[in-house]
Amino acid sequence: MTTADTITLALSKGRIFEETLPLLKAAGIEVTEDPEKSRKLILPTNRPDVRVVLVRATDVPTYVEHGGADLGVAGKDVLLEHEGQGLYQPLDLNIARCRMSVAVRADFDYAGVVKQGSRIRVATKYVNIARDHFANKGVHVDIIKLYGSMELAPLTGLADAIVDLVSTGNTLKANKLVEVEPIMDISSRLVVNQASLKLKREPIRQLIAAFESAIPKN
Ligand code: PRT
Ligand code: MG
Repeated sequence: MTTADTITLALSKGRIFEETLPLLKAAGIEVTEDPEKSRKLILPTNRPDVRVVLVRATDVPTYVEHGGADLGVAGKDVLLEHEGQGLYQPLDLNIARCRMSVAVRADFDYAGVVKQGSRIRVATKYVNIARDHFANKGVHVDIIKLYGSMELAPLTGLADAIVDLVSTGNTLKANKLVEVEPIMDISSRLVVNQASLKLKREPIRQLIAAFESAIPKN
């Protein structure tokens, strides 16, 4: 937990930062520096007691769990892959929305292979989500862990399928892949450190209430 008189919020640059700004605004908080223009990793706000720290999207749960930040915003995908525990998740913020899906090359007969009960090689960054999904379907898979550019795996023969996030579908289309199975809808959640919740109860309660009032509707 950060010092008693400061609230530290962990965000990742890009869509999560951008889409969290309106929620912060509803809480009367304005970030006074642009992360795209500054190299700073700690951003001040108009409130002397609130600051934002910029971390990798996958590091947000770690920062909050271990008290490097009191609160954070992280995708459901990131939270499901995060191995830790003890994070309080009071709100689905309905931001940074997309879906987790299975995709294959257009010439790969996914339904046929599943029906036959053959083994499928699946490349993904989302190992837990992929393993659970195929286990629930009773499909045998070899999971190949990647850290990025999943679309390349079916094109090079590394894998038969990928499990990845899809939003517009443009990335799949540009790589001649087709979405064959949605796994789950994804949005970002507010996560809170357990100790902060007790020790900074009032400011955190106010922040949660303000965020809740500003959650975008579908
Ligand atoms: O990019 P970096 O490696 O730094 O980190 P990151 O990818 O973890 O962060 P970021 O900011 O890209 O994503 C943060 C969170 O935004 C994710 O954890 C998701 O919960 C959410 N989100 C929403 C997305 C997307 N939409 C999304 N479209 N995250 C990633 N994508 C990628 C997707 O992986 C694919 O490569 O965008 C591509 C597909 O987009 P379309 O529009 O072409 O379908
Ligand atoms: Mg990204």
